[in-house]
Amino acid sequence: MNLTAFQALDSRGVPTICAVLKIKNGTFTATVPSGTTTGKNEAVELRDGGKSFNGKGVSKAVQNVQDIAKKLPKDYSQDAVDNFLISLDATENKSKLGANTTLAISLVIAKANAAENNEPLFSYFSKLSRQTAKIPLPMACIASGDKHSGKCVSIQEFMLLPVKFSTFSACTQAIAEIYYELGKLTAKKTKEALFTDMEGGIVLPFTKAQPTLELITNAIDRAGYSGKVKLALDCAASEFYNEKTKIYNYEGRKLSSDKLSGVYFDLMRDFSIVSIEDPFHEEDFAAFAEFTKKTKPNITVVGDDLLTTNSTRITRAVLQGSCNALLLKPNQIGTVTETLEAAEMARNAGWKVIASHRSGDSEDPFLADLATGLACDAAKIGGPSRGERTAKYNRLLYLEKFHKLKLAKWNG
Ligand code: 2PG
Ligand code: MG
Repeated sequence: MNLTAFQALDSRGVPTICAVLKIKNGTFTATVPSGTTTGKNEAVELRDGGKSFNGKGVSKAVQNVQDIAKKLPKDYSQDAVDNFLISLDATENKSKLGANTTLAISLVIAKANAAENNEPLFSYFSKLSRQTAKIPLPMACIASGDKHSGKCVSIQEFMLLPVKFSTFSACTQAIAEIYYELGKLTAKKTKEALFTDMEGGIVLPFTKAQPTLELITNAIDRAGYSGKVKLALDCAASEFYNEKTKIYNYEGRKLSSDKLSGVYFDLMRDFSIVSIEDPFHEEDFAAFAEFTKKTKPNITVVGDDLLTTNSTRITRAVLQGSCNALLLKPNQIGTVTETLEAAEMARNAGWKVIASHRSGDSEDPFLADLATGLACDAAKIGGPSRGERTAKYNRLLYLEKFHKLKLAKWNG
């Protein structure tokens, strides 16, 4: 198989792996995304260490792809390749080969197989998952805090969720127009230049969630979308949890999980929030369960660092009732097949499935096809700026227009 790889850069300027596969139908590439606030139960990303690129080089992963290329089974079907990778690695968390190595191969195989079948990538994923393709609602990061913006709002992502539209293009228009309004309002508040955060939102001049949400709500109103565009949060609470003291350091306050829950209830009372991701730290299945019970059916509670797209952790969360939506990130687990399995488990439990980019992403829009083929309820694809984010919007706009696909509906 004519499979190789090279070290590319992600949207943070950090090396990532791009696999390149040549077949008679053409040459295909797949670039692996990477997180900044990674859950500790995610599959391992293989990095070189040492001095160059601050230890973040991926030349070992590139070499792995080249070595594996010689051994891949002659049957290039998705499950044959993925099962081969899983057994070759033979660890719980892809620590031998690296999940970046395995996902690069798995994704490029998906693209090549789709082309061999003469079908678009979304339709290949749709057949594999036995779902009727539909366009996911965009969950659009419009402002952020913590490690995604360098500001000290504890909550990591403030997102727009356009729930009252029937097309993806109308959702995109609403997000873009709110983004312009938010830019104007922010410029009135600060003399600093406007900065874009890692995921295409705006860095706001606040250190607290309350004024941040007020300004975003104001922008929604001014753009004429109140009632039509709701709010979603990614608290990424592991980032402000102190494992030693078992206390959350939230906006400078020391809080127990109970008190933190109270903070969220205040925010839900004051703003039109419909979805909250990772409200507690990644091992607190019980606090998640309590919160999910109390907020049912109004709030979608999303597990990201809690679940890490990992079937063992999803099973545990289903049994405990810890959440009611899965954040689906292929690089947390390392193959397309395992990503599909995770989505199916969540769906069987009656949960929503929300596909997600990473803060370190690339112009590769595969996530748009994956989310569409798997009929995800929504997809976190960032704000309407930065090429690696607009690549996903533009691919979804294309799919809507030229494949006549319907937009998902947000129930709840
Ligand atoms: C998240 C992601 C994507 P990161 O926490 O959901 O928004 O961030 O890629 O840094 O883990
Ligand atoms: Mg998250």
